[in-house]
Amino acid sequence: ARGEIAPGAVHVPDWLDAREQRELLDACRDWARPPAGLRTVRTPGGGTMTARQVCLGWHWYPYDYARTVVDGDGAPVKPFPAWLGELGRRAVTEALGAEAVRGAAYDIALVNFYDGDARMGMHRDGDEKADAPVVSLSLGDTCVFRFGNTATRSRPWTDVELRSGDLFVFGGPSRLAYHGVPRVRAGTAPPELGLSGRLNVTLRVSGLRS
Ligand code: MD5
Ligand code: FE
Repeated sequence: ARGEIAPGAVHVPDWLDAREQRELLDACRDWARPPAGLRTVRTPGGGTMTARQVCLGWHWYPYDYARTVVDGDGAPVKPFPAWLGELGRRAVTEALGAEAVRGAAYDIALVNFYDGDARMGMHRDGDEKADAPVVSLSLGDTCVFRFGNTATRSRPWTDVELRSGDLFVFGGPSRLAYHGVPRVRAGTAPPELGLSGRLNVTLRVSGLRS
C-alpha cells in the first residue's frame, strides 16, 4: 500500500522482501569495514552525530562532498555499485512513476547505522547539486520518521513509522523538506534478519562532476 504523505513524498511499506533485506544488510556489513568504513560524523560545531555512517561514491562531510574520507581515515571512498543505482531507479519508478526517474543516475549512498539511543535532528538535505528524488530504504528496528515542511524545522510535521523493508522516496516539492528521526524502537527488528539496531540506506544523485 503506497502512501503519499505529501506531494512527492511516498512511503511504500514492505517494499523489500526478506531475501532482499538480507542481501542489502550483507552489503552494508561489507561497506562498514575499513578502509573508508563506518565512522562517527563530526559536525563543524564540534558535535558528533549519534547515527554512524558509511558513504559510497562520494564522502559526505558536513556540509559538502569529497572523494576521500575527510573526517576519518583519509581513504578513498568505496565505489557506488551499479546494482544499487538500478535499485534506486526502480524504487523511484514504482513510487513516483517513470517521469520522475528520467535522467537520474544515482551515484551516492549514505548508510546510517542507528543503535537504540541514536537520533537524527530535523534537517534538510541540500548538498547535492541535482534535484533527483532521494531514495530511503530501512532495515532492522522500526523508527519514528518525522516528515516536516520546507519552511521551518518545527511544526507542522507528520510522524510515520518506518519498518524493516520499507521504501520512502522524497521527490518534487518534498525533496528539500525538513525531516528527522526522533526515535528508534529498540528490539523491533525482524528476528530472522539478525540485526540489532536500525540501518537506513539513502540513494542520491550528486550532480557533481566525476
Ligand atoms: C534516515 N536519513 O532514516 C534518513 C532517511 C539523511 C537522512 O535523513 O540525511 O541521511 S532519508 C530522509 C530524507 C532524505 C531527503 C529528503 C527528505 C528526507 N525529505 O525531503 O523529507 O536515516
Ligand atoms: Fe536527511
